[in-house]
Amino acid sequence: MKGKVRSIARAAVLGLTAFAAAACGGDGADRIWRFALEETRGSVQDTYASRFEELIEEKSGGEIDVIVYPYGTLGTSDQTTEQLYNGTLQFAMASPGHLGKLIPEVQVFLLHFLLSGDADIDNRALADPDLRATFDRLYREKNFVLLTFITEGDMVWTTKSPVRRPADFAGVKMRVMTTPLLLAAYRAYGASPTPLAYSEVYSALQLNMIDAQVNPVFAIEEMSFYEVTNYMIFPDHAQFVASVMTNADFYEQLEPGERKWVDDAIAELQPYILEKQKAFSESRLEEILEKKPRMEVVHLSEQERAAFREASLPVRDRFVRQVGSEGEKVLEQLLTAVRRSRVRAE
Ligand code: 6CS
Repeated sequence: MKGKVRSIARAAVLGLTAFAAAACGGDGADRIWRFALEETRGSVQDTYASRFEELIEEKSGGEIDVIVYPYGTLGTSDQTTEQLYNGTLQFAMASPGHLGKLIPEVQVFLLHFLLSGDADIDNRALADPDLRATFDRLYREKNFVLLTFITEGDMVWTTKSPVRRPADFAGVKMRVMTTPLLLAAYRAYGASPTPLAYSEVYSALQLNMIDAQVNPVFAIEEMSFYEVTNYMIFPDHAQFVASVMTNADFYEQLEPGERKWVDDAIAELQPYILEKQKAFSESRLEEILEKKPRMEVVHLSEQERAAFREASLPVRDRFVRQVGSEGEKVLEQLLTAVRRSRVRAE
């Protein structure tokens, strides 16, 4: 790689400098809204935030300058979530794989074989009014407003040796995001899960400190994880879900017209990002295979998936035990939302 991880560290320094400079105002705009990503330039989150920037600048007639901070420029996911909480940032992306430490109920999106695997069905389910009402309240309790959930593509395992059955995971050090439920999720398959920040995954794979990781295709390409693994395994077990959040005090203090700019931009972005994400999943896989033709792509059969599904089911009980009655409620609501959304698709 190249210096992707190194460039993330360097970007963190540059980002802080840019942050200070931007405090003086940019592009002649009256106000600055800062938007932090958990991903680098060219990612799904960057595509989302860059379009958000265009929309807000257009709607506000240039009154608002939106500045997008890619991953690393302001720190890790945990740090940008904290900056959003403090109001240093106005907008941030947050993945359940990290945010689950603060809002344990979002870990429901980390449970395997729960979403349908069809991006249209899953996106409709994520917008389910009952589910959203519960999450709106839970995010508010942490001084955030949940603007929307988006999907970023199927989660794909990249491994050094083939994994077709849970037994193949024995002894495999699997990098997971930092939230506790992911430990249970991969222990259920017999793997040894290792939580790490996103920026550390490449070098950990390179140095054999870990043997595998899981992320959507665009991220595997963009973070060059394919360079240091041999197999891309599609278990069709989970989607990457991210939340788009704003600081609740900031949002409340907006004039009604300004709040409408935000709400309208979020609504316009929903179909936009879904199409972009689907296109990325295809084009980035092609790019990976062009750059590394010997990368082995494995789609698990229905029978193989069934073994993983069965092994994953006790993790749902564990989620409910860990998270309590609100956890049970969101699990029920998500299952119902997916069911309803499937019926609508038929
Ligand atoms: O694996 C991670 O930690 C990260 N993966 C993606 C695709 N987005 C953000 C997240 O932090």
